[in-house]
Amino acid sequence: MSGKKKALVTGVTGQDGAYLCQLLLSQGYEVHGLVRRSASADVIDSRLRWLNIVSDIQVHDGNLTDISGLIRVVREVEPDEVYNLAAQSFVKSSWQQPLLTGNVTGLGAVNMLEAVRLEAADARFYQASSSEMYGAIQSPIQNENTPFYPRSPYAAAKLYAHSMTVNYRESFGMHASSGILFNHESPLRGIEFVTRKITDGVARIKLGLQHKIALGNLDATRDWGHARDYVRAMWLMLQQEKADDYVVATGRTTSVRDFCRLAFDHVGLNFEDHVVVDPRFFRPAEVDVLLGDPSKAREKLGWESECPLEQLVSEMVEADLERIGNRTGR
Ligand code: NDP
Ligand code: GDR
Repeated sequence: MSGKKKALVTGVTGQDGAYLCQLLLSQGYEVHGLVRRSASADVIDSRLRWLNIVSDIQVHDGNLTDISGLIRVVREVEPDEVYNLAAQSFVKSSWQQPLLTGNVTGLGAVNMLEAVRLEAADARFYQASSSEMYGAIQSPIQNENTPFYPRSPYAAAKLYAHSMTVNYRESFGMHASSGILFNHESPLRGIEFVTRKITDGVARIKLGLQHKIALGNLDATRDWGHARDYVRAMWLMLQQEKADDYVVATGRTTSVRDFCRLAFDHVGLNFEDHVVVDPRFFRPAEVDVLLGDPSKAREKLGWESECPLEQLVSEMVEADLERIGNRTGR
């Protein structure tokens, strides 16, 4: 017995999983991660390697769609805290793979809730809910009381998982909380998401490797924060005596166009010379605007978003310049 608190994190190879594990390790936790089997080990642990924490995490084979494996892992680990971050998380893909998205992002969360209820009922549970659930927004600023109106198969699946988390709390008295997180980015963001696609493109253009970036809807606006700040909110939620749901956001919204402007400005280029609109990147249904009100998280958790957008953009562009520069020897 180590006497350390034990955390089990699903989605440990993703952006948030990597930063959350780093935070939990710094808090003295024994950290266990659920990882789905892949033929490419180097792809699996690249983010954990970037943060230099690969060897500090105990990895368990498992898939959110396979409840028998989840029950086995929860039984083995006996966690004090469970963070369910795994999902098919790319909104655009969810129209091409609606059933897979429903299985992983929706039912997968319930598999995890069930595994915890059966094997570690006293463990505290975090569900990664999303601002996408607000979709066709019912209020100009969204808080915990704003009605949901999902606009994609991804958002519908997340809303199911969110409702079931509330239901397990109310039905079984589980300490199950949901963080309704607005978009959060970092140098570890997946390349398909718009911010990283832009900062990667800016770095390539600056280094003379390409000339244009093709994007979809430049008018969409998002409330963008830094993933490192947002995983702190997840952890804080599970340190509260009572489980609850919280909006986590910065309270500032910015268009994709203005994000481009900031990223190109950082390297002294004009975005209008390099960004082209390609309808292939439009979505069947768009979420035009998201803007979160983080008052409850501030008052109850003492949480604040610390990294301003300008600093986030600079950090991402610099990381991509370094990554691509190292690869090409420039
Ligand atoms: P990523 O896409 O970076 O990571 C997703 C993770 O889920 C990866 O580790 C992936 O594994 C894993 N995964 C996917 N399918 C399965 C499966 N069937 N079984 C087990 N693991 C699986 O997402 P983020 O880190 O950005 O987001 C974390 C969570 O927060 C997600 O649930 C996302 O939907 C949600 N969210 C994210 C926001 C954001 O702005 N980043 C905002 C609000 C919510 P692999 O590496 O093998 O692909
Ligand atoms: P989102 O993030 O859908 O908000 O989901 P994404 O970065 O994919 O899109 C943000 C906005 O940018 C517009 N856009 C483009 N998007 C992409 N990916 N590629 C483009 O070329 C492009 N051009 C314009 C989109 O139309 C959209 O309006 C993210 C994910 O992390 C989810 O898992 C999470 O739940 C939500 O954030 C909150």
